[in-house]
Order: sequence, then structure tokens, then C-alpha cells
Amino acid sequence: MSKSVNRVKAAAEAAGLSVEILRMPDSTRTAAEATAACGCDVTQIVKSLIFKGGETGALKLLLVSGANQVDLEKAAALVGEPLERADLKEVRKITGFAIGGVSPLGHLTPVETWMDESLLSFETVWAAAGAPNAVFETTGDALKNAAGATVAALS
Ligand code: 5CA
Repeated sequence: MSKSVNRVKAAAEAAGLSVEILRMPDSTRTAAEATAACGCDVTQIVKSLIFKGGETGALKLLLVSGANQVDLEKAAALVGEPLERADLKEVRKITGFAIGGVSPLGHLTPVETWMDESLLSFETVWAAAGAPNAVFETTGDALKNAAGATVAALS
């Protein structure tokens, strides 16, 4: 396993979350690709989107369903500052993951994390595990706890 996938595994274990990380034969880089590879509904895919605070420059992780877009006004109100997309290099530097493999867990530097409430409504969800073909299945509630995420209406 790659270093970044191992980091996800270790972070899950440290948080008491038992996961099996699957390396898929096909790409899981996008929500659509992950849907096909996991054989689930696109709503069950967890998008791990990194934004940057317009005032503090701090990165924020927003977890939303593969079927939803982040509502930037709602998210900014919750976070307390305007948000913009973080650039690729910064995502890599802070999380240690490349776009398409950004996991909700195991970042090099802790990132404040928010989860859209819709992710709690599915029996299970699928999240990226540190590489563009690595995923794990869990429940929304377990993911929220392991990621230390604050649940809110983000979409
Ligand atoms: N592995 C899948 C889900 S299991 C995954 O990572 N999906 S994702 O939605 O969380 O990550 C892909 C997202 O990265 C896209 O939704 C897109 O918003 C973002 N992205 C793609 N290219 C760039 C880019 N050049 N800069 C910043 N973000 C990007």
C-alpha cells in the first residue's frame, strides 16, 4: 500500500474506525468513477472538498454527497469567513493527498472538517482512502466521528 493509503488506515484505526480499504481495478478519482467502481449510488459517494478561508487562509474540509454541490453561502456562514477552492499544490501540501484521492481522514496537518447532513441518511457511504483508486465503506455516523466532523447543512 502507498504511504498515503497507509496514513488513512492508521488514522481510521486511531479513531476506532474499523475499515477495509479497497484498491479498485478502475479509477475512483471522481464521484462518477467511484460510483461505477463501488457499485453504489452516487449519493453514497463522499466528496472530500478542500476550501480555503478568504480571511484566515486556513483550509477547511467539506464532506458532501457525490450528488450535491457545496452551497458556498451556507458554508461561509457556518465557517465564519468566505471560502474559495484551495489550489492543487496547497491541498497536497496540507493533506498529503492528491486530488481524486483526498480522504476525510489522515491529513498531514489537521484540517477543520464539516459534513453535510445528507450523508447521515444512507445505510453506508464510500469515501476516498488516499489514492485515486482507493476507497472504504462505512456509515455516515462512523465517518463523522472518525473525522471529527461538524454536521451541518452545506448543500
Ligand atoms: N475519490 C473520489 C470520491 S470517493 C473523490 O476524491 N471525489 S472528490 O469529489 O472528492 O474529488 C474530486 C474533486 O476534486 C472534484 O469534485 C473537484 O471539485 C476537485 N478538483 C478536481 N480538479 C481540481 C483542481 N484542479 N483543483 C482543485 N480541485 C479540483
